[in-house]
Amino acid sequence: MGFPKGFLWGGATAANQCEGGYNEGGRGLANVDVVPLGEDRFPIITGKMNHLAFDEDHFYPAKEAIDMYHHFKEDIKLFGEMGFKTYRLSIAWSRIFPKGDEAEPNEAGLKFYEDLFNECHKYGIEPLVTITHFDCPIHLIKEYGGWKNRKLVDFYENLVRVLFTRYKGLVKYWLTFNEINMILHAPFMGAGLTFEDGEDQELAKYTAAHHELLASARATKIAHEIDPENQVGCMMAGAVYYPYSCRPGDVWAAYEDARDEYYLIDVQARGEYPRYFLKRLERKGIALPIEDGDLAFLKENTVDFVSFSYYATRVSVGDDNDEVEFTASNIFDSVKNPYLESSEWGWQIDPLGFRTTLNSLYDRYQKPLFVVENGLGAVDTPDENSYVADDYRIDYMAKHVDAMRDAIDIDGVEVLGYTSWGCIDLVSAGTGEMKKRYGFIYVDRDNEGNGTLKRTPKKSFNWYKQVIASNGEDTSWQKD
Ligand code: P53
Repeated sequence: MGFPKGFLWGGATAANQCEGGYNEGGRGLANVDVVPLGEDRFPIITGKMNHLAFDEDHFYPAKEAIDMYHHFKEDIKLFGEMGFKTYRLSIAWSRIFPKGDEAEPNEAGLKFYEDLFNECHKYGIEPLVTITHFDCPIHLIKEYGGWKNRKLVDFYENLVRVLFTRYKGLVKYWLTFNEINMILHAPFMGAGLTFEDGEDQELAKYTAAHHELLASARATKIAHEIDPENQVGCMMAGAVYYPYSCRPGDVWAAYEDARDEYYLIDVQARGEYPRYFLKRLERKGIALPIEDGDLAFLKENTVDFVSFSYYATRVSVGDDNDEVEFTASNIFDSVKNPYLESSEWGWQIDPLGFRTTLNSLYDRYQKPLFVVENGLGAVDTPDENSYVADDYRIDYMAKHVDAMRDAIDIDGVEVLGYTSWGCIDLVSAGTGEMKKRYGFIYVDRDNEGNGTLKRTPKKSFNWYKQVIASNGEDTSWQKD
């Protein structure tokens, strides 16, 4: 009963948000490096402002991040102490192919991840590798127009062949693209897309997304060929949409909003563009760059499991309803849900919505799910020993783990594992802040890059250790 035996408990990070070492080991630059902290971040990540190089006027948090490039042994040791069964991390594409279009990979980059994977296995931790977590080498953007260009599918193939071959036996769980639906909301950060004045942005996004879908299917095929043990997943920024009210217009809006996000996963998990999506493109006069064989190829190479991030549910409102208020929320438009409390960043906290999301994804895809991100971004105030009593985070996570247990135990949803987001404090993707922390481990570093980088377990560290040791049964805790 409860969580299945062998459930993969762990934590998740992304290269650009934790590694730093942006110019070490022959690494090239990527879109994610040049997104600054501050008010220009949002226009840049959403493609409203083109920004492809460092300048003097901005601070770039990814350059050093929490310097995991030099601290990974210490960090993985702490993950081992918590009893992690898995650690989700991403490969920085530009460490392996600094420009993206080289014929031969960069050995220093390959070696870095090999050492990291070996370190994981020392503690019995199974790596779960995101092949691209938002990053695209700058050279591919400048020279080819990024994912708008079909050549990127070949460059990605070169990358995955190298990874699957080199890490055979070390890694068996792979995710092709982090939050593939982010391309629709934050096209520069999510996929390195930049736009010319007057360019048809929808056409560009759907074109680039088609190329990513092809690349994902190729990766799936090659992964299985190189090692039948490999398990490949897609990854979406998940969460159900609630209708603001039972007014039919609100219900319809929620239905439509959800399908906008699902269409990519429909292709990756079911192998076909859904008809509602093709109809919509037809009405908009957008033609996808589908070549002979593409559709059959997508159909033949669907993923083994469906992974997703879950932070907050969203609320949709029909065009005929003007009584509502928008919430800060994240990159996804949402109106405020009057029944929920929000995090300090306006993300609405909804454990039951997590159970609903797990069920709706499982109903739709009938494939095992993997929760690869979940957690609370909050301001932590350390005491004089750098210790943080993060009761608010434990409270959030305990309720979410309980909701996931209900989905598994009561509803019968198949879930392979759970990796909480930012298991060690790292840079926020949405805002570039260090202040927005998710970790079980506090890292002494502030928004402007000051601090010793010292790592200190928080109160939630021991709580999560207890959760893992009891295979998710014991989520109890006491307020200090
Ligand atoms: P942060 C929103 C905005 C940007 C990325 O977000 C997002 C989301 C939420 O869905 O997606 C994931 O750091 C992403 C991570 C990111 C995490 O959410 O803005 O995969 O890279 O850090 C949390 O609080």
